[in-house]
Amino acid sequence: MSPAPRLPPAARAIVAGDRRALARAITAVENDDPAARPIVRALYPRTGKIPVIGLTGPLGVGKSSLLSLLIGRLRTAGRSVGAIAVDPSSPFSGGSVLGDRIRLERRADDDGVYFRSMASRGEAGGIAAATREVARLLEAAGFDLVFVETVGSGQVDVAIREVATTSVVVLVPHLGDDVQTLKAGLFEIADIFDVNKSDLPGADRAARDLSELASLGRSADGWTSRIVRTSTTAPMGLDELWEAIEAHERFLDESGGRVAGERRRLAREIADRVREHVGRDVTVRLDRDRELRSLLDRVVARRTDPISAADRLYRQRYRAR
Ligand SMILES: Nc1nc2c(ncn2[C@@H]2O[C@H](COP(=O)(O)OP(=O)(O)O)[C@@H](O)[C@H]2O)c(=O)[nH]1
Ligand SMILES: [Mg+2]
Repeated sequence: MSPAPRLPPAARAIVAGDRRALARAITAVENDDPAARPIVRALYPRTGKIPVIGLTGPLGVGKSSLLSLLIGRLRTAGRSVGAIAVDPSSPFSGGSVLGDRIRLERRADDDGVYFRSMASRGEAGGIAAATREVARLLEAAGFDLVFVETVGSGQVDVAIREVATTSVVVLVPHLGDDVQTLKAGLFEIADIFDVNKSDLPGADRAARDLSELASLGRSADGWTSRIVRTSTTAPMGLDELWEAIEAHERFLDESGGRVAGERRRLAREIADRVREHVGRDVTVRLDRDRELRSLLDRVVARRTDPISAADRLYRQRYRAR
């Protein structure tokens, strides 16, 4: 990295490896605290280069167990790893996030691993934005790669694509029969399908069904979803899973997909933020601005409808003049 153009002290501390400064900044991001802004902004130019690997899929399929084993292997190979567990459902009380915490706490004395769980802060877009910022903080702090585990709820599963460079959808064998009815969304987001718990019966069948479906699936970017089988209890398949992740990361570099994906994610991120601003602004104006209040009055009185009112408001106030 080129010489730092005067980073704020908190940002400098993060870059220097101060884990407490990192933790404080992450908390500020999580709370949408304005204090996070100068830090996040100053560090932004140093980010966007490392793999961000998403692990998503239903609750209990073994995502945290896989994460724990993958982290162990990466540490053995000398790579530093940040991990974020995103709990969409229950702020601060998510049992599984707590479980993750305990499982990974064992590495608390290892400076090459940083684990953090994050509670939901409202809508999926908000989670994606906060997760992205935390991933950037981890990158600025020097971690070689970042994992993001979602606890498993449709919306967040889809939001993983707004965060991860490689998305792994984890399933288990006995979903085999239901595979046809899997949410189409999963096929859109999966760069890799992992049939975990392959020590249980039905893994071959599930993997076969998945590859059939995957071959029909997306190919717009030239990548066909890979299917791997793992077991964290056996254990088996961990090498194959990691190789598939690396293969996808290589593909991103060779195909230009890394830049295109980053561009797509950043466009979404900017649009999300503008939407947030405009939404807040409109809410305030509908309350304070005389003209807009009377527009709202007309909607309430059924003299016009919300769609027309929104169109009109948007056209008048926000569209390029
Ligand atoms: N049989 C079997 N059980 C597993 C395997 N991986 C995880 N489990 C168990 O599945 C349960 C849920 O695992 P966890 O990693 O918390 O799942 P997550 O909710 O997806 O993070 C735990 O009891 C694990 O011990 C596996 O490969 N085979
Ligand atoms: Mg978990």
